[in-house]
Amino acid sequence: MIPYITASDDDANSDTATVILTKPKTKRPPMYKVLLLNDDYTPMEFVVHVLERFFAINHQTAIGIMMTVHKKGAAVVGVFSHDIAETKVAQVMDLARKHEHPLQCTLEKE
Ligand code: TYC
Repeated sequence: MIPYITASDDDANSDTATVILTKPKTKRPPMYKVLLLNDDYTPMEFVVHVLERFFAINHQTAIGIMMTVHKKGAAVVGVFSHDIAETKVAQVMDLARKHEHPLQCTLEKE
C-alpha cells in the first residue's frame, strides 16, 4: 500500500514542512460464496449439468463437486461479487424449479 503524502496548511509562509501519512480509504468490495446444498431427490446428472452450465466447471471437476455436496451436505462452487453471486443463485434456482427439483443454492458473505 502506497501512503498519500499531504502537506499541512500550517506550512504556508514558513520554513517548516509537515508531512502527514494518510491511509487511502479504498476497500475491495466484499465477495460472496455460492453454495450448493444436498437433498435426497435432485438427480446427480442435473447437478453436474448445473455446475457445467452456470459455473463453467469441466465435467470431471463437476462430478467431484457434486459428490462432495452429496457426501458432506454442501460445497462452495464459486466466489463472486454480490451481483454475480445473486445472478448465479437465481439461474440455478430457476432451472431447478423448471425441472421440479428441490435443489437449493445460496450465497454467503466471505
Ligand atoms: N443427493 C442427491 C442424490 O442422491 C444428489 C445431489 C447432489 C443433490 C448434490 C443435490 O446439490 C446436490 N440424487
